Amino acid sequence: MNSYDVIVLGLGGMGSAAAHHLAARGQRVLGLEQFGPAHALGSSHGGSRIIRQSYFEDPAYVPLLVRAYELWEDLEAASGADLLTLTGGLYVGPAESTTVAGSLAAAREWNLPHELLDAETIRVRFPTTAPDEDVVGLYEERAGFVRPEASVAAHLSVAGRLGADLHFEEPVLDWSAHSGGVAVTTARGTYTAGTLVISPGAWAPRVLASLGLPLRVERQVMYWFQPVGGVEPYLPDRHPIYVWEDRTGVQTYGFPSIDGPEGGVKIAFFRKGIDTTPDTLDREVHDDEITAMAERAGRDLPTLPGRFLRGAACMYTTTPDEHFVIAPHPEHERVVIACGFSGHGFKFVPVVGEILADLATDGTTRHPIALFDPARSSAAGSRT
Ligand code: PYC
Repeated sequence: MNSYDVIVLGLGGMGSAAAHHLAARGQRVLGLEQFGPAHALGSSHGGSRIIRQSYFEDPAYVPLLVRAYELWEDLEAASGADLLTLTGGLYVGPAESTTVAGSLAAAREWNLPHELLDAETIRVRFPTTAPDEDVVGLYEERAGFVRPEASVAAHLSVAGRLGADLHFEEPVLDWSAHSGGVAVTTARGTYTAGTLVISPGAWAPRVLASLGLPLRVERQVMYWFQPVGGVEPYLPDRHPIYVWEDRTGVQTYGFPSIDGPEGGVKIAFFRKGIDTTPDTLDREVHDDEITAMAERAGRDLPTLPGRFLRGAACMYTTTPDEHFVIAPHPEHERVVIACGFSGHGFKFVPVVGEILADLATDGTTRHPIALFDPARSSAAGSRT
């Protein structure tokens, strides 16, 4: 078949979810992906992503998070996969830091259950941690992690079951849109549809070049260490996910041990990336990076950097204000775009899928997406 209701370009986190939600609405869907299913070459790998509700980036995300939690549970039920684990979430830093003050503002605005902890209470409740005397923490129970590769695989599997045609190893060479629909050309042929959803991840600067969006693709590294004394104190029934901001504003984030006794514990810097492109991404993790990560990890969680096990590079696609871009294409009414997830998008994957399905089928959505308008001053590009 070469003619569809909707074509989804890119089947990573957001595209796989869009394909699922569109197929669930009875749309004839074609999904096109340049690599294999649930691959590790973009921004949806590394075994875990944080999910949290007291959202320091902006309280406007909270209604989307509430819906995302519902949809994560629906996806687990539909796929039979274990995707979402709640461990509690701890956000540590100076009281006035973005991490703590921002989380508190969101919790208060949306009346989210939370506790404010002083340094001594953090140390006692979470014995792996060693906060300085003058920092505080916000703790919320409804936080944890989701599994990115399994989530993409689950969305693809349910989409396929619902009738979506999913093509892998089929890069898109060109696309065009006119008032009656869209056409997409790959090495295997040209496909037509009423609507196109473009969810290209780190390939957005290339695929959406004509919009001139001010997107930066950043190299980010994830690290796994085997803690001194083993992973026991880091197990998910006793260790929260965390975001930890130091006095200079540098944030780290981390997870409980989720990969068994020898799998170590994952930690990373949040946003200390250098500019890259998908073609030039340095996938090697270097000694000086490991040293810097171990030094910072050891300051906050003294037993964590026992032995370095492994590292992995991935990419963030970041907007200047670190808010997403989700909207009808500014120049083509038959095209919907989703990009610029700025390193904090994965937790939203199922609700973004729902929004993209809304925009593709109805041209509008009940979800609040004004923050993601590509025409906002900090995301508006220079068109070519
Ligand atoms: O969304 O919490 C998050 C997060 C932390 C680091 C990267 N993403």
